[in-house]
Amino acid sequence: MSETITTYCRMCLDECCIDVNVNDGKITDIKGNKDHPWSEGRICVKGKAAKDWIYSQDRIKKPLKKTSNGWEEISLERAIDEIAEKMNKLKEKYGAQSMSVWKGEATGFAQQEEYVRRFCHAFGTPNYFSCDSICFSSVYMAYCLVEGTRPTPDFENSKYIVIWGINPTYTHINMAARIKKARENGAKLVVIDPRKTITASSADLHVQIKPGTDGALALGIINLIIQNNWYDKDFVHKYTKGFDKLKNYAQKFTPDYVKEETGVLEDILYSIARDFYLNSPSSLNHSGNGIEHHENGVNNTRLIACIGALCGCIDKMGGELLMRGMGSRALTLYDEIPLEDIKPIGADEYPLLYKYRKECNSMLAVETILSGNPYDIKGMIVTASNPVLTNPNSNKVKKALEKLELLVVRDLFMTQTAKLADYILPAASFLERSELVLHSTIKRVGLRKRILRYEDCQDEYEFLESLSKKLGIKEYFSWDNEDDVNKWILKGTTVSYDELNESKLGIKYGEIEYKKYEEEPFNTPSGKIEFVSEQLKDLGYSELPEYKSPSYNDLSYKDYPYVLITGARKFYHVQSRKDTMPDYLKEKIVSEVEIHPKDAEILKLKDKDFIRVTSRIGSIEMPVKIVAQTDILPGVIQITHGWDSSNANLITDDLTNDNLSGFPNLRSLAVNIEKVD
Ligand SMILES: Nc1nc2c(c(=O)[nH]1)N[C@H]1C(S)=C(S)[C@@H](COP(=O)(O)OP(=O)(O)OC[C@H]3O[C@@H](n4cnc5c(=O)[nH]c(N)nc54)[C@H](O)[C@@H]3O)O[C@H]1N2
Ligand SMILES: Nc1nc2c(c(=O)[nH]1)N[C@H]1C(S)=C(S)[C@@H](COP(=O)(O)OP(=O)(O)OC[C@H]3O[C@@H](n4cnc5c(=O)[nH]c(N)nc54)[C@H](O)[C@@H]3O)O[C@H]1N2
Ligand code: SF4
Ligand SMILES: [Mo]
Repeated sequence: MSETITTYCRMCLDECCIDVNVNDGKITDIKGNKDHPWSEGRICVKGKAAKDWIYSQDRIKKPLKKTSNGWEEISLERAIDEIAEKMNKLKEKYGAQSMSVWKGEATGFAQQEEYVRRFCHAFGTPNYFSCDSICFSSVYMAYCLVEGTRPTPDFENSKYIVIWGINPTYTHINMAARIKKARENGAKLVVIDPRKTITASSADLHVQIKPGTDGALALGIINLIIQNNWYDKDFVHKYTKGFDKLKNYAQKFTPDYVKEETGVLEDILYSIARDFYLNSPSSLNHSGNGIEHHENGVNNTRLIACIGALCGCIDKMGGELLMRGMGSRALTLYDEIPLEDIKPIGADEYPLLYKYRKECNSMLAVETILSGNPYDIKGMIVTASNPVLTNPNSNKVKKALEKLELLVVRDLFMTQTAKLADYILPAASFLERSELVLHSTIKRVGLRKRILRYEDCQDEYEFLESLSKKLGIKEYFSWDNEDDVNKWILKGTTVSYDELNESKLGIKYGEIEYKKYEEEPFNTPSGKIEFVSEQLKDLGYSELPEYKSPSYNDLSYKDYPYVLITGARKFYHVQSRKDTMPDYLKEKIVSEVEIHPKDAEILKLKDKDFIRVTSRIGSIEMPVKIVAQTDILPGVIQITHGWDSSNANLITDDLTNDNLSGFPNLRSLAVNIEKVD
């Protein structure tokens, strides 16, 4: 029997709508669905390759237990029994907080994340860790501080789009398509990036900024906007707080100062400030990982947020929209079982990360496991993550995970992290589970369909439900299956589960509403947009989004004269999911250091020669790729992370962090380079 099932890809976070052809229970082809308004038929090589990825011979399909004779296959029931018994023992001996869960990027956010958060609180531990300690939370916090939530850029209706440290052509193909449409309608695109990415090379303006200095550029723009009276006085007067303080602070960021700090010339600075104003309120800013992974990431993002607010681009067509959610029910148990008195790891050090994201800091997870301070963490379940390759300071991460009394890893493959586990549980892929899929930009909800089933490969819900049964906390996982959870989540929304289940392309749950601030306050303590933040002041931070020059400029780093960016994405794989891709994609994924021709000349390097890159944390050796003159700034090098053989995170620093979010510096790292003979 042959059928086509419409569902959503989750090889990356873009969740394109796909048509999956199934022949006698086997997937034969995956195509983009042309009718879905989110992805309009778009599908990338990774989505197409999902079929081969799922049927990979290397996939783990049976639970494995580490024994003195190596890995032993055991039954699922026995594995869950033993894990539950060990967890209960840890609880008895060290307290429930000694157990933790670490959730990664691959299962996504929303529902899968909430299962895990629910489980932690049901068990009695506040220690939920995730890849969000180094992704998204920082930009989210920054926007929460300024305007109460992170806005959604209204790309399609925009006239002036400034994107900072993001490369959507590779990383968010549906965003790239929306930007393209806007440009067809006359919008201008500015890309701010130290590297000439594929997105930058087609932009109207590429601003090649020095890594980590975006805050200084934003302040230069703010200064010009204010000095030239290019801001929306009425909006600023009615809806914002702290304008005078921001104005005074920004005065120092003259074009000369900005040029010195960022490398951006005065006429470029001037043209961005002027054109942003001239096109307002249909102008917008949007930023990606390139802004987050620095010691000053939160304040730099706050400053970018201030530009849109000054020009009154908030919640207006073509600007930065503050979207209302679907009103669905949350699976978390924060009200029922708060646990804040147990000191979630990192909540003292990064109170706002915990306030806004209920996220325990993953760098401090590693620190706590090793030090036993403020208490012991002895057990961890890692799901959909490979922190040995993706968290900074890999040797330390490895050492910490090895120290645990219980490490359970749920994955589809034998990853570098799985190798350290006591138990590996085979996980269901995105085509083997059912869940709600939100495309909040277009206010649409869809249903991911369960298409395949491998007996022992549990989805997140099945796993946590079966574990909770053995742990005596089954009452918190009382739904029969994920379909029932989906129904529960939707209750109280305008979307009926039955309708959703029958619809092929999901359901629109609302219309975009503009200028909601005219009727309701911003979701900040003052109810206004906050250029300065009293809650930060109360917590002992500066109230202003102050700019801090990157530490690679400090004298103490004089022996590390180059600046390393890590993690710029490639098209053919996601994060550390590289060795598990089918061979025809693996071939295209090479590990290399991008380097400017001038720097290559100084070191007498040819393409593919090996260099040693050394930071304060350690060294790695890998081949160079000499890029074109304009592709990267001289003195800056780039290594994409996720390779086992030359793992960039062996040299990234887990404890040089943004003081507000705890995010590590992954993109303005002082390093030295030498030729390897
Ligand atoms: N140096 C440096 N490090 C970085 C970054 C950087 O820019 N520079 N970027 C950071 C960012 S933004 C992120 S988000 C993190 C991501 O870091 P991680 O969360 O570690 O993400 P992945 O490396 O993609 O690992 C995901 C794992 O989940 C498995 N998997 C796939 N599908 C499923 C599933 O359905 N269920 C389960 N249980 N497992 C599944 C995959 O096989 C893979 O092993 O990395 C960060 N690390
Ligand atoms: N193909 C593919 N798609 C992905 C992923 C993947 O691994 N592969 N990962 C997914 C995930 S989890 C995430 S979080 C997103 C990330 O999506 P993006 O944010 O687009 O990711 P990157 O390519 O890491 O970073 C964008 C740019 O930031 C620039 N940059 C570095 N430092 C600075 C700086 O100081 N200032 C400025 N202005 N720019 C800087 C880099 O040169 C890079 O070109 O992508 C998602 N989509
Ligand atoms: S961009 Fe590619 S990998 Fe990401 S969801 Fe779409 S098809 Fe899948
Ligand atoms: Mo990410």
